[in-house]
Amino acid sequence: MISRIDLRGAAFPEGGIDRDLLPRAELDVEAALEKVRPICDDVRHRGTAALIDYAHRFDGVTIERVRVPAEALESALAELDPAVRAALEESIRRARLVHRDQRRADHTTQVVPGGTVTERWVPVERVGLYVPGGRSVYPSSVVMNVVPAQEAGVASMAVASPPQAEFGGLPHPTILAACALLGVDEVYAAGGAQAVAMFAYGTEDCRPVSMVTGPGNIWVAAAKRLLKGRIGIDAEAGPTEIAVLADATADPVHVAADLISQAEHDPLAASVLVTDSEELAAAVEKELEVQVGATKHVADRIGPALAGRQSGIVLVDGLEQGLAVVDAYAAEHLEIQTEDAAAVAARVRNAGAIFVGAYAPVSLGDYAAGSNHVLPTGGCACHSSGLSVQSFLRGIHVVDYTRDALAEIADHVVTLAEAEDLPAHGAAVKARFDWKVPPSK
Ligand code: HSO
Ligand code: ZN
Repeated sequence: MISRIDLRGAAFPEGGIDRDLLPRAELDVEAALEKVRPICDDVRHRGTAALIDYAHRFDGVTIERVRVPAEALESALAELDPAVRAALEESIRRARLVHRDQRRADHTTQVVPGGTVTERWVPVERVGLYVPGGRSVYPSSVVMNVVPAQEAGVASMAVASPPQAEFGGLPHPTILAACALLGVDEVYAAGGAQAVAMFAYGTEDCRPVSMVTGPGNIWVAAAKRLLKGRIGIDAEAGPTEIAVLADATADPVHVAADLISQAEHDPLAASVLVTDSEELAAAVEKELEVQVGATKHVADRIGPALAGRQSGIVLVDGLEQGLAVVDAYAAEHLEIQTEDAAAVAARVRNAGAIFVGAYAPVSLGDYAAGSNHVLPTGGCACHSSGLSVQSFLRGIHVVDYTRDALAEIADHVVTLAEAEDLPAHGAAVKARFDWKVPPSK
């Protein structure tokens, strides 16, 4: 069901191991770009009418308007199962605790007497948050997008989620209820590339935004890539990934359950176990057979995800090699199930989020740890972070120098301007002093 990759005895070079040795799905976002370009152009030119046409073509639903009316949000919340409401409220509470602590205070550095640089953190004014629909209906993703944006102080935000034929062309009612719970009243029944284009270009209904965040399918990823620059985006989100670094002390029942849990998202989801224990590998293989038999989405997702080339059990010689492998892999989610897990976790350099020990499964982070679940996939964790308050802030440097402070540095500025053959740069400084400060040459 799951393949083995035996790296025992392999050379582990100083600069890290070759990523191509490791399992990973290939998502050809580049190829999707040409398909989404005309869709985005069409939305740019025809606005809401184009969105209504795409709802018909891609979502199989006839809608008359894209903006979700306030009454639909209210009734979705009124009809929400009380247990789901309580769970969402607790998830929101915990996410707020963590994200509130991420707020950054402005900081002023006194560079010289009379010369300061202040870094002022300013939220993006308006953002568009994408919440997938279809196979995946994730109200938890509403929480994970909205809470950091709210805690960052974003003044205006809109949510888009695909229209569902089953619900009269509205997004899924639990998505609507989650928006209502969070106080988001601007919601659109739009999915895929066309939703990203709606946010980027604006339509009759929707004012354009400065930034679009949130996971989505390949079309959403391609549209984000295409429109990046006009809008800011978070890290591109591909199929979900879990890597587990485990030794002989790990419980194979937990490890197998966690590998299956993320395989449940998508046939392209990746479940990777990295271990130095042949016994654990064998026990996990056995457990996978047992547990997969008792779970729900086997044929369409879990089976193909575990059997796919993106998943596997990687055997290594020991903990050091295990760490080299997980760093090279840079998983979206990394669990550490080893002896002294916290110390091992502290040594990891690349991961979207790290889950420490036996009682921090990825599912906890998906819903209610307080951490964010919109995380970099596809190896992007080696250069990007998950969604946070920081994602929605810009740090603006405010430069404030007195005449004396400028005079003191003027001659170095002029020297550097001359070295770059940009005399007008130097002249802008000289002009302020009638050039009493001696030039460098
Ligand atoms: N594991 C997914 C998030 C999610 N899981 C939503 C359940 N619902 C990507 O981090
Ligand atoms: Zn998940």
